[in-house]
Amino acid sequence: MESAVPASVKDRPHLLMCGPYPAADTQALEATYTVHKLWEHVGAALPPEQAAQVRAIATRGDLGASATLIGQLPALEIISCYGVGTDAIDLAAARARGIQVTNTPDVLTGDVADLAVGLALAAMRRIPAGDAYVRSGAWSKQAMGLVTRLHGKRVGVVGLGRIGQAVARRLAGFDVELAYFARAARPDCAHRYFSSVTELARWSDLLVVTLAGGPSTKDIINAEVLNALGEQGWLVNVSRGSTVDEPALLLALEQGRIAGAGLDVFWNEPQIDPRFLALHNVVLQPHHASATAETRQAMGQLVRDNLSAHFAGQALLTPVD
Ligand code: 8YV
Repeated sequence: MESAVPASVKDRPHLLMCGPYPAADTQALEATYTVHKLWEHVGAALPPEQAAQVRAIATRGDLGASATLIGQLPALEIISCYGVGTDAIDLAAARARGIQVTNTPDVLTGDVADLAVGLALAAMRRIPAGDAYVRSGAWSKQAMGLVTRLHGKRVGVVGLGRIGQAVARRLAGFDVELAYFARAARPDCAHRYFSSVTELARWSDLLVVTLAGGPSTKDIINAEVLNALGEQGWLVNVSRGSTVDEPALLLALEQGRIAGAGLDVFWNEPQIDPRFLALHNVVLQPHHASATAETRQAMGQLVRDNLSAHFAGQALLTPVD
């Protein structure tokens, strides 16, 4: 449903983008809305006369929308997020003003689950190190050292939402033994349930974190959990950097208290802690789990479809509670 919104330039609703989208998505928004780009303004602050006109925000999962920003936009009606995670959006501030919030669930589930499996294999089988080994010519002098297998291992999924379930479905094909942590056991899930992340980590050879970010999951993977995972244990995080106590993780990796990690998310993206770069037991990704051309196109479309539905007075496709 591309654009149920008035075409006349004068009538176009004003929309604030918090950060860049792919060019095609920006162009599609510019065809329908009067677009303001927050990052192009000094101090990332919109002049008050422009701010007063803004009725919609198009943001990203990593950028969100703070209470301060929301407070600067008196005519704001909707925040449409290009991403499933809404932890960076001040939902309470939006709710207090009756501002609608939408996100992009489902369309990115498969990609994020794919990357979780990819990171597990890349870290345990040391695929990037093997690639570097071949390219450097080292192979002609000596065979590369042995690595760790994935199949047959015990895998603990931390958070069994849409993405966690997709990870579990994929890993079932690797003949692993699966268990999970969630707020409550899921009657529809046959895998073993742990009510304690630490106990799940103690049981697991590989822990895959797929939780939503936010205060309730902050630092849930802490030093105790990492110690329970142990020297032979691996960690994959495709959720939010905030779910892991990063200083504790860095120490555990540096001291070999866990075997290694595959990480797509960090505390301070994109300026991540340089200590990660010196580690040989991690595989690092630039918060790229949903970043396939196919999925990003679907995410951009869903952002626009939610905005169009709102301005046409129709039900939102993917509202956030
Ligand atoms: C995106 C994300 O990388 O869905 C999320 O919550 O973090 C990711 O899919 C992000 O929204 C794009 O900037």
